[in-house]
Amino acid sequence: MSKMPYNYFCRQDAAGIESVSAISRTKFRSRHVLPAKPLKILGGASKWKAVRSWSPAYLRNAIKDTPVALSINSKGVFDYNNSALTGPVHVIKDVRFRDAVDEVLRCSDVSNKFCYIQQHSIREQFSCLVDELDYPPWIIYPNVFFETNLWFGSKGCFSPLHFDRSDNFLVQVHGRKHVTLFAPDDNEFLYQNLHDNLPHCSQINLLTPDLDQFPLFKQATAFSVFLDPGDALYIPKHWWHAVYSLETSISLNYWWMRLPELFVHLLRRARKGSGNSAKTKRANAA
Ligand SMILES: O=C(O)CCC(=O)C(=O)O
Repeated sequence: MSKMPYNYFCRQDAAGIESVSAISRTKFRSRHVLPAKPLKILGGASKWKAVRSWSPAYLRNAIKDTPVALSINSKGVFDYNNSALTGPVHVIKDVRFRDAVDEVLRCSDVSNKFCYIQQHSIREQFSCLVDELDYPPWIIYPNVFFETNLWFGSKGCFSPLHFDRSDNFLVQVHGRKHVTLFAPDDNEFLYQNLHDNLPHCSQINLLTPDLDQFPLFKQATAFSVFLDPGDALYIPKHWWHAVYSLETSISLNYWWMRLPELFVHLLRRARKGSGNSAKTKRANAA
């Protein structure tokens, strides 16, 4: 049974974002990082090892029995805080990766179950893949990627609208995704979830926005971008984004720091006297 396609009716007015096939670090910094403007780098990662070789079968074989958390939801809506907009997200811990892959693939073919291996740190959880990583060349300080995560999910998985407090590259490795973006200027139209003290999450389910409950949403300006394998998307910090898997999908995301942030980060780390604060999870990044 095939799944319902992503329902774009909610924002048919969405504009595209700027797309280039290559960009120098200097231009990327002046035209995108400093003014905080998203950018799609078309095929920017197409030569990377992950894009050339990672498939569900490849990763199944490489990661084998390493335990992962498999998130399951009946509507495909995966929020990060155990308060799914559409029914609960069940997280099954310690699933062997190869079993999780089988489940993700099975779920791509049914309409009432969606499985997502969300935001698993490559360095912490899949160290066997560290040497296969490439790093985005568009920033000057390539060693400041403090978190690289794997996202592997079935067709129809949806990461609801939220923003992060770090700059990000979302790199598509396998399958296609669609991303909807809103600028930070639209905060007042996006109904931050202040009740649950989750200001980085919107209360709006973009797949079926309730305009009676959230009337100002109409005033927000949506941007829309499709990602094919090899494409990289720069999502500036504080930009809202929601991500939909159009097919079984594998992505990498790279959170990184600008130089002044890096100084503060290193200072804090030195003060704490500990190693890298490796437990940076969604809520902390946001
Ligand atoms: O790909 C996804 O499902 C979510 C990715 C995301 O939110 C991110 O990279 O910040």
